Amino acid sequence: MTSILILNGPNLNMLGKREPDIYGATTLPRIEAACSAHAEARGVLLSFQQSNHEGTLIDAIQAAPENHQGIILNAGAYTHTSVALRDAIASVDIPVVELHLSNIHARESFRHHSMIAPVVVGQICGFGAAGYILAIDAMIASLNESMA
Ligand code: CA2
Repeated sequence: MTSILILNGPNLNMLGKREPDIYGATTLPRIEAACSAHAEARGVLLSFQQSNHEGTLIDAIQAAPENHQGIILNAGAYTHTSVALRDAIASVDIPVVELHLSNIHARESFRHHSMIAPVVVGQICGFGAAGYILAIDAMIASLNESMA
């Protein structure tokens, strides 16, 4: 069965605890539960990982192809800064969907640039927690397309 890793970066463990006006009131465990229900209906397996550490995220990306066919990545603030994360994504031969809760293009200018955008299949942003569900469907569509 197709398996997808949902990887969340720095501070996303704080969802629902601070800044609900920007990131919503839902917690990460609740988002993960909604993703699991959706994945079951779509017939795919999900794994979840969150880390505040750049190197741990890189380790997870490098290891993902052993067990997963795709990665959904909310890299948090590392999106805007990390050449290392970009290099890790470019080094794996499975698709990565970039995801953000907020519309990074409508926020501060330092969030407009994504270091990882050139090496991902596509970017979903601005739809809040629903973006995780959209990203699962986008990943399934992308995997189906590549097999057609
Ligand atoms: O919109 C997104 O999903 C972001 O990836 C979230 C990052 C931000 O640096 C990116 O520019 C866009 C920040 C995640 C912080 O999450 C928090 C959640 C609740 C309370 C505090 C931080």
